[in-house]
Amino acid sequence: MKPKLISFKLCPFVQKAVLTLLTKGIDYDIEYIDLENPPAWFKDVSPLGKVPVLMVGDQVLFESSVIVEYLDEVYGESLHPADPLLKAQNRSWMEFGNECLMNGFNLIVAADQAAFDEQREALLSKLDQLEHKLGDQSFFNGDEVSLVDLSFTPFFQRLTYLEAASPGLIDRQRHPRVSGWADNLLAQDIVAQSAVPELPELYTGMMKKRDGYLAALMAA
Ligand SMILES: N[C@@H](CCC(=O)N[C@@H](CS)C(=O)NCC(=O)O)C(=O)O
Repeated sequence: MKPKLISFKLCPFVQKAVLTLLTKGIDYDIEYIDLENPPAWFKDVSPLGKVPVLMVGDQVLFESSVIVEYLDEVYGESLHPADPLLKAQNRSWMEFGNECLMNGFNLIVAADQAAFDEQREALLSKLDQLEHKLGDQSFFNGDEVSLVDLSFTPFFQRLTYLEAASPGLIDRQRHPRVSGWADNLLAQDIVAQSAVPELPELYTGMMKKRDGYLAALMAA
């Protein structure tokens, strides 16, 4: 049975699920909704009112972490390490990745320079932690892509848009391993297919619409 994702074009959490579907070669359907004006049926399928939702026949899954774990378990070879402790540690870092995404979003909504600088510091400190955690290999666990890599990919993609809006936001020399990892993640063929082609324009539009300090930087 073909799973169906309920999506919102800008959503990085949905994109994690799409990257998992694409990496595993799973045939799927996707339906985009407007989160500002959701269809009436959405509240019936999404208890938290959020995307992603995965429909499996008449069954519903919500929360991106749960959805990617389900897809990983049910389709093909797992993209997690086999060792239970390593697997659990990967899951911990996947949660860390979700926090990085929130940091990125908070940069967009920061109303003034003080709030923006505070979020930037929080983000840089997370990148410091990642720098310390990563080795010299291409991906998080070695030379093969794991679920943890896929889960960070939407964050790094959005970080490039944030950097374009705020040059100097991050410093590759401070985070060489993170930067190399991000380059490897974004070089995956599936990245382009995992989001709508107009994502950069939509993201820039969202940054402007939020009308925070970042929007002022972009207008300057
Ligand atoms: N913890 C959730 C976060 C999902 C999330 O925040 N989705 C956003 C779109 S990117 C959403 O649906 N927001 C609607 C709302 O909060 O009302 C997950 O990982 O699935």
